Amino acid sequence: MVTHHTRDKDHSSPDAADGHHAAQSRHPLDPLDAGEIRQAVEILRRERSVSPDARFVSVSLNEPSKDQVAFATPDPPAPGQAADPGPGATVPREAFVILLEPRQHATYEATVSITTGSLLSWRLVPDARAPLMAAEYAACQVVTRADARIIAGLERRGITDPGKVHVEPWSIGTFAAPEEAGRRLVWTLLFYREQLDDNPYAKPIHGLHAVVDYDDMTVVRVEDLGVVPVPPGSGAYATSRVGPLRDDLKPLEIIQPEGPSFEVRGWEVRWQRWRLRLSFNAREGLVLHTIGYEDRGRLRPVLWRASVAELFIPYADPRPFQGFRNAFDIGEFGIGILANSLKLGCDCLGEIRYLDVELADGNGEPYTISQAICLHEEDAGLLWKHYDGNLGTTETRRSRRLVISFIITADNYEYAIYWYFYQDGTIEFEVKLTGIVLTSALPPGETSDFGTLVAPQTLAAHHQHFLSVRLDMAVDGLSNTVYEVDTEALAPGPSNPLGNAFRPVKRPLRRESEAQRLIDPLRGRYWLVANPGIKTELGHEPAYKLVPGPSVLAFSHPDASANQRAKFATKHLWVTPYSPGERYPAGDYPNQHPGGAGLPDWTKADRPIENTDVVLWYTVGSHHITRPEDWPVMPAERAGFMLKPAGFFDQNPALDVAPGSSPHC
Ligand SMILES: [Cu+2]
Repeated sequence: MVTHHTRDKDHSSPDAADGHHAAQSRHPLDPLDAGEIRQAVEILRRERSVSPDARFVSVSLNEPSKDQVAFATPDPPAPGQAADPGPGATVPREAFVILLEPRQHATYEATVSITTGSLLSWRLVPDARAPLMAAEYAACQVVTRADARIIAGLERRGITDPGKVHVEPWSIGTFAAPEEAGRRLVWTLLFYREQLDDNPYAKPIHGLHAVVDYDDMTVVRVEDLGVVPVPPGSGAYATSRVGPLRDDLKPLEIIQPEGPSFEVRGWEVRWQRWRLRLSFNAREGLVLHTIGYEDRGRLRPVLWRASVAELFIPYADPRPFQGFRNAFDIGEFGIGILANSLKLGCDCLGEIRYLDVELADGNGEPYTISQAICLHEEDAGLLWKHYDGNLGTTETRRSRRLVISFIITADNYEYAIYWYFYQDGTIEFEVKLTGIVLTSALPPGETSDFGTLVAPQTLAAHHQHFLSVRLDMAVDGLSNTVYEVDTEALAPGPSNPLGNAFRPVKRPLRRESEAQRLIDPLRGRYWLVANPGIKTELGHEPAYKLVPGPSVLAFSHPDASANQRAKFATKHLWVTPYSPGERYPAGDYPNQHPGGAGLPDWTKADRPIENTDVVLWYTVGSHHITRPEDWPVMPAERAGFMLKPAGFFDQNPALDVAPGSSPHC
């Protein structure tokens, strides 16, 4: 499963080189491998009369409960000794399966014990519309291109070869016509790809849309809103089309002659003082588990589980059909299935370790996305420094960070998701947004308030991206309290005679209703996740603070359908008490859901959240007022946040980092 890469060699052989994975039993949090996926599907087919038309939406690990998993992984055995099976070795392996029966228009959930070969549960999910699957995407393109009404509409626009039409199915949300109620639908955007290596979004075919029933795979209706000429540009960006290329960059090589400083054992990662586990699933993609920091020989938990749990993209353009545009890339599609196979020296640079991931296709057959997860180290600039002017001495340390990343392509757009671990105990989340902005055509000479002209007759609509990052915290244990900390100035008076005084004011968020919060940069607002049951030697509650990044909220009206369905994006922070079924902030089945599921629903109970096992849901927003410079392919935009120790350690935990090996240091 682990593939190793050096700068110039591509060993794609599985991890025989590591020697330990194959010999080890599976850890309870390891994702299902191909064999387990196959077994789970076989058991389900045996126990239930799954129809030949059934489509497997996902087959993933049914994660064990927290009490079944130890935070630390036992050390590997010394030579000659038997491996310690560890507390997780006897945890049964279970699969969670989502199955679509398109003839019945029904979505089922099953849990299967791979260990005992039995079906544990099976239920019809009432009113659920299963997410949109990769195989369906391809089928939708075929039926749309073949539809006589579409062919006629294309001809009205001078397009005679439907084979050159790129069909993009979009989730329809709540915009189905009343007579289409109950069906599992998509609507399409069409683009004309005159040459094969043209930018697929350069020639939007305006005003021609199919509504397609994904279950039956039939075109339900075709709307033609009138002809707007196809824009003239090609939007080409491939190397072969943009020359001459710059030739004035000298080589920059990252050389780690002794290999990287991290260790990967199966799905466990160790780097510096950090210990964590990884997994991957169809819906969330990369998941981080049991993140701990080894402090003077003791592994101190920080996070139980971290992942991106929803990704919502609303668009600004109100014109007919354009106003339908919004997507829930995780709940309606799944970002695991959209993961790229990463290429050495392109997506990551240096001494790389890749992890392959195994998922189930629509038939329940396992398949591999090779090199889906990338691990590498980066120089991260200055860690700390001081020049002592009296002694004339300098102590400088460079910062190194461990980068764990994956990249998805969601139609036009790329999201590159990075988790950074630093030597001073900081964890950083960053998303880089790149790819191609979504276009529509404008009549010659026209502009729009709702987008930017990026090429002649080509409008890139303004839009936003909201990532809900689910942080199941465990700061020195599971019982945590979240405080909001604002900095306040004191009024001038006897206790503030010079008017200079300011102080942080810490307020516990006691119930869910108090824990739906916004950022406030002018108060220096942050949120502290503390363990109130413990005191450090200095007398602090050990804590990590969530340092928000610059962010926005959705601009769509509170009553707008998109807003109703993505309530999570109306706040930057939500805190809930941990509940194993609460995984997705816009609900389990956002596809065509009318709204209100997930966070707004759960938090109606207004549960207490003090000194308990808490989950933080932080909304990372990227507000995209499009620029001509975003065309034809967009330079990466960044957004994110940090988790920084704040009273977790008694001093700078990176004091013991050694100076660099440069003779000048
Ligand atoms: Cu954008």
